[in-house]
Amino acid sequence: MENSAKASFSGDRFWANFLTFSKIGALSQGGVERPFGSAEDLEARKYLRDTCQTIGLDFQVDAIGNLWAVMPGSKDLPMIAVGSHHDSVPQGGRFDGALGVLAALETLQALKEGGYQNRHPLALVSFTAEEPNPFNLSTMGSRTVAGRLRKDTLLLSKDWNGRTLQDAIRAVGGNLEQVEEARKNSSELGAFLELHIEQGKRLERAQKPLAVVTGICGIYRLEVTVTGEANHAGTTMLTDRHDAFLAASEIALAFEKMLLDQQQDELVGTIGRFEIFPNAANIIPGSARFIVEIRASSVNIMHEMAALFQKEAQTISARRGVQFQAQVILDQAPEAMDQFVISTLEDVSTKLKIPYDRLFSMAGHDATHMASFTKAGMLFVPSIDGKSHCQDEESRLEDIVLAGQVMIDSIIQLDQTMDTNS
Ligand code: HGY
Ligand code: MN
Ligand code: MN
Repeated sequence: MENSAKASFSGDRFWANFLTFSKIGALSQGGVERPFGSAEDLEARKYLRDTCQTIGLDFQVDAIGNLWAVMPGSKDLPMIAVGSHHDSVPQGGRFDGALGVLAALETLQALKEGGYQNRHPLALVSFTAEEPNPFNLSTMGSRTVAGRLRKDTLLLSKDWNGRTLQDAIRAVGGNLEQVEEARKNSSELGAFLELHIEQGKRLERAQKPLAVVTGICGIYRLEVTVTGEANHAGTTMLTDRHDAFLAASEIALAFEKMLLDQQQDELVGTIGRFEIFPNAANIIPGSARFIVEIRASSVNIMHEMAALFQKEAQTISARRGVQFQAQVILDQAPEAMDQFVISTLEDVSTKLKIPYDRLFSMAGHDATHMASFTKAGMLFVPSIDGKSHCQDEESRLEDIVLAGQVMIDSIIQLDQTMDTNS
């Protein structure tokens, strides 16, 4: 068949696969829970392996547990990869990550059936542990591929129960002793594309079925411990207390005010994980441990906010007679998507007469790390009512089919225009 052969994204086949995949870790209110290293993670990996092998893709698991399913190319050229992640947040939705992986599967299957003769090897990739996890290493798989997480850090990593990361990685088919082999450079991986839900309301408001992503926000996380004094909840006078929960609460409200005072759309912050100890009704909390997250489109503002937070938290802690300690667990700069990939996605959308928006992502993605060493780009489809990281997450199949077709045609265009001198 000619190289101009048409490959069509099948909404029916994608949806059938998606519904089957959504049963893995399914929750009662329509969402899923597939945390890294869980039985559901293993089941999702098995499903992807079996499905990829059935359609004749060469399936491999790298040393950090990323899944790669390759369709060889006719030339000795860098690979073009398409994919996302299959893990989920606790009580998450069906679409975050899984959409991109299953759309990649449909894309490769459609190209194969369409008889497309690809010059570059094409690959589906599903990255390990994109979401936050007990090892405090989100986007673990893509960061490792980009060389941003090193063997010594990974080998030392343990979860809050003392389980080693090596143990968890071995269980998903990887091995940290060989983790350097998972790293790729631009001569091995020439481009990366990710289809994802928007996770916000901007596309719905703009009434557009598609967005080409221009860049991805920076994310900064601190693990904070506030240490006060545990004591009897009845006999300790209010004025004699050093309540770690109340100190942490005042710190949290000061954090919100500090961010609101900036009056910037592309600056947000969240305390989404919070624990108090010993967590009993009749004991004044002795300590609190929580994760403070800041996201911004500007690395300077992100760092300014982080410094201001620490200053204000220290002031509050000193006044309340508690100790404040903070450890940086993530300091990830914003990243622009590749201009050549952006132009390709826009050109293809225009040729297909699909209206699109341009969006900067305030959600984090594996593409941010791919962009550090290769040409990376992303497409977003609308999230109904802007809901994500919750069980109500929904997107429309008709929008996914349009985005899927843009993905297929963009891969063809990249395959034909990249490395044309080779
Ligand atoms: O946290 C994020 O933005 C992503 O969904 N992991
Ligand atoms: Mn997510
Ligand atoms: Mn995601």
